[in-house]
Amino acid sequence: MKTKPIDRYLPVRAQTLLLLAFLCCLLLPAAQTPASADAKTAASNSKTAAADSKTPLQQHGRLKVSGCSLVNSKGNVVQLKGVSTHGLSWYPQYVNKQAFQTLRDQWGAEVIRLAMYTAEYNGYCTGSAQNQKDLRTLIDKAVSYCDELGLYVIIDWHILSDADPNIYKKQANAFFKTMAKKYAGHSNVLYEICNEPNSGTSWNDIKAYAQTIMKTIRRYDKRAVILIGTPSWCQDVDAAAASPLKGSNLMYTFHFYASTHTDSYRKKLQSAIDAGLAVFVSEFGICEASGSGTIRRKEADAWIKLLDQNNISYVAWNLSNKDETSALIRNSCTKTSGWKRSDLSDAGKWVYDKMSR
Ligand code: IDC
Repeated sequence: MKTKPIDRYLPVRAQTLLLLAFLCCLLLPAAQTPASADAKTAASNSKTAAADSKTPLQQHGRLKVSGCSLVNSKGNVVQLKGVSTHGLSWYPQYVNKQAFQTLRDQWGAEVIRLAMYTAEYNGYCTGSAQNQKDLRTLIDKAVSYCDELGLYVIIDWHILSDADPNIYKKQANAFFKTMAKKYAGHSNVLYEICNEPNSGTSWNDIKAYAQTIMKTIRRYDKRAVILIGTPSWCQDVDAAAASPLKGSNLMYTFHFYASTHTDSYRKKLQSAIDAGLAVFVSEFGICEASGSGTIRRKEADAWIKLLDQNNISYVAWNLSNKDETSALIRNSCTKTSGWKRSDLSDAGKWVYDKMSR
């Protein structure tokens, strides 16, 4: 019987195939291990990416205050980290969506603080009516970028040379009425009603001011977190701890500049926390209190350790390229978003490293 060529070749092919299959079995485990490990990593990465792809607002929802902690909509403690603008009138160019997106995606920022000076040059209470309007428009833009990016946003009535918030209480009341009416439905907005009372302004003075402003805010916005400044440039949290205000979702601010404020201030903060005060560090620098001078990294690290241990939120001063140590962007860099590491100042690099951990 004449065998068809195919019959002759089949066994040879089968042998080859068997040999190949055998070799594959030998080689496969070795070849597969890294491949499947990669697949696993990819899967867990995509899990992380899925978690990470949630915006801070999607992760936490509406914030509230429970005991001495800031908590999310599920009641879990939240420590927000973020960056403060410089004076809105002076550095409005950093209020843009790409800047906020860079801060969110690359730095890990969850909150942006809008510092609106009240008394300095072109402050809300010292500039023209047009300037006031421009500032409100800028805040509106900033809030809408934060809405789009799912970032929390602090509207900061930045008193400073007007040491006592009662000086511009009328204006503050009108301002917060407008803000609360406008942003009541925005679950990402926090109000900071007086940056840093100073020069002898007492806790009682601040309380009287806060009671009026809080009443106005609560008429329109029942739930937003309200941050209240404390005496001596937000260092005397002990005064607030001894006599807190009545109301819900209130926090008290503590500020530090690591080269000026060291151990004794950390003790002061810790005692206020231990006394049950809800504290929010709405501004800090790692240089001197002037906003410039030298950086003290060891002190700065000690501060962050304390804040981390107590889950205290913190916001770094300031988003600008001003020629001062606290500016986070290098003076020579004119980019207003998408900064590379080399575009950051020494303080900027430090803040970036801490926040993006
Ligand atoms: C500083 C700015 C500086 C500006 C000055 C205005 O860094 O460029 O000229 O304000 O008076 C604060 C204040 C904050 C200060 C900052 C640094 O809240 O407005 O910014 N600081 O001095 N408290 C402690 C330090």
